[in-house]
Amino acid sequence: MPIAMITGATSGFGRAAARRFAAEGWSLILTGRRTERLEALKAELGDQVEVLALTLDVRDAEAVAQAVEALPAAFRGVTCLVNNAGLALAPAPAQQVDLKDWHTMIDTNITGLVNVTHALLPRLIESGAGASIINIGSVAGSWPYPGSHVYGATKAFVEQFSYNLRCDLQGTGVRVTDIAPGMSQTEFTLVRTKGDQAASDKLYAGTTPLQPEDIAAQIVHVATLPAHININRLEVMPVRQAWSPFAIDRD
Ligand code: NDP
Ligand code: 8X3
Repeated sequence: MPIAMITGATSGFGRAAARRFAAEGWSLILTGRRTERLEALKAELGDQVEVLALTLDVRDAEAVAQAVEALPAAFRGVTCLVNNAGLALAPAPAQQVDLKDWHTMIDTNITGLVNVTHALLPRLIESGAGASIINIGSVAGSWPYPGSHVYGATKAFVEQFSYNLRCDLQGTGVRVTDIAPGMSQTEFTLVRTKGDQAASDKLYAGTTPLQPEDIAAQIVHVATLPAHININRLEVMPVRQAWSPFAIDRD
């Protein structure tokens, strides 16, 4: 049975992807910091497929390496890594935000993603043809907007790291894809606004954002393509989201 390791499986895209992979019969390694949510998901999916729940902060390189090293035999042959754990903070303009929030985004979205990738690469290469790394980037990695500052820059890193990984993995059979979603209704905005439920509800009100299941479907689609196909980047927006004209400062 193929095995997927998903970071950030306690919410949003990660949790929806876990459910979708389980429906396809994949064994799952579910990770995140909130143990009770991981256990609840394991209880939900554990009758369907083999599930290992690992409480893990992706920012902790040593803990990540140890957890991967200690994977039980049944879960060692990971075939798909979904690097999904991530967050945005500090939606205010760059000149007004707390430096700590920038560091948290860099530590999670960049350092955390490379920690997990580095630990899993030997396993994925052992799995060979058909294995994949699916990195969750964002439209914010390609398109600037106010308040995106470090968040968008971390996602630009995810895009370029994905392409560069492909070069180095040439010949191993391991595929790499950057999936770049647009506006999606998850806990993302609640986290970004540090718990402001009203702000989160307002952002998604009166429009039709993507749902976690929409991106989960793309993740599983990419992971289950024939082994000779690599989608390099998949940018997905809701129909009701598009770009704006340039902002011009006038006297
Ligand atoms: P959610 O807030 O719903 O989920 C984020 C997940 O990341 C949670 O499971 C959380 O788990 C996990 N996570 C955060 N920090 C850490 C950490 N240090 N260690 C381990 N896990 C962590 O948001 P989304 O599902 O929307 O976000 C998933 C990814 O999608 C992120 O990378 C985000 O940047 C990206 N994205 C989101 C978009 C959106 O509009 N929603 C659009 C484009 C991209 P826990 O707190 O339990 O650790
Ligand atoms: C999150 C999507 O549009 O809020 O990555 O930047 S957006």
